[in-house]
Amino acid sequence: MATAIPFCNHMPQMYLAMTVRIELEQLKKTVEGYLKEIVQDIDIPPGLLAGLEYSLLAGGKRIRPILCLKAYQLFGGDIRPCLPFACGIEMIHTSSLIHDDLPVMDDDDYRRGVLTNHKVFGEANALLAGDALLIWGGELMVRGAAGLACENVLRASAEVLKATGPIGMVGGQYLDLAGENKELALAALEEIHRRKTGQFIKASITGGAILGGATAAELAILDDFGQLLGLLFQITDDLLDVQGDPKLTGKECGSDMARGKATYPGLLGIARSEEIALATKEKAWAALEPLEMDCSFFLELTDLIYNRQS
Ligand code: GRG
Repeated sequence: MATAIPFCNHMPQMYLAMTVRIELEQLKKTVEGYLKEIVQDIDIPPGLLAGLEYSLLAGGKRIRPILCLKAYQLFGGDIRPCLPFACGIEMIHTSSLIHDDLPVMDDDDYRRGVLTNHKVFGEANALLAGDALLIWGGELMVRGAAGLACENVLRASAEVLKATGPIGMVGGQYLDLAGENKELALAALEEIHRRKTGQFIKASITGGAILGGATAAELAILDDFGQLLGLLFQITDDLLDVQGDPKLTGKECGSDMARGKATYPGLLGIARSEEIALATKEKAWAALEPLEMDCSFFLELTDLIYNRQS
């Protein structure tokens, strides 16, 4: 759906959309190039390496590392020093997908257009591949890189680790599993989404901004924006599970419903969920307004997430 992006009148919207799509593709290639580099010549038992490489290099949108790189760029310029940190984020994300797909969790057969990790390598090896990516991703983040201030590296790492641990993603996954086949109130569903998905998306943005040297006031704005973008991302994820095309999403659709998961369309219906997604997109746009810098990439990306098919 075409909706006008606010306060970015200096660039015609179609041109902006095209520019952002091209940039997303370039950044995806940059992230994937670095991920391929770090799994080369590394002293890891070959079977374990094959398993983690399988999921890490299987594709995916790479949205979290891209958000991190672009938030860094707002304050820090050249993205190269931020690349290891951003790829650490992608490794943690991939680890959570491997664990999420296990029979003991969501029991899914396809992810990123290929068989899930445990279907190919077995459950024990999938568990270890997830563990390996989780810890290795953390190592990559805290190691930092030339050009980054140590204090910022520690603060940004704490931000991402907090968002993915028991307060954030792991806590959200716990509530998600505990809520299966129960009638949850909207507030409970929002809490699951905020912890499971929202905090990580938000921390990818604020983590990058911290590394770039954002002030407390700038971080507060990005924090608000990130929370709304995270909510939008999960509402659209819920909608895609109902009406997405598996060829585009790379996973089976309808699995939330089959497992009795609490979702926006399950609780409120498709039409109301779409209205909330639109309102959330507009709130996310408004949240960025006080930031006195060129946010056109983030504005357009919000629109792309709102309209996403994968
Ligand atoms: C191992 C850190 C760790 C956590 C264990 C399993 C678990 C706890 C958490 C699962 C959290 C989870 C899978 C949340 C879903 C978030 C979500 C919307 C995933 C899909 O993300 P996309 O669309 O996927 O960015 P791609 O494939 O494009 O990267």
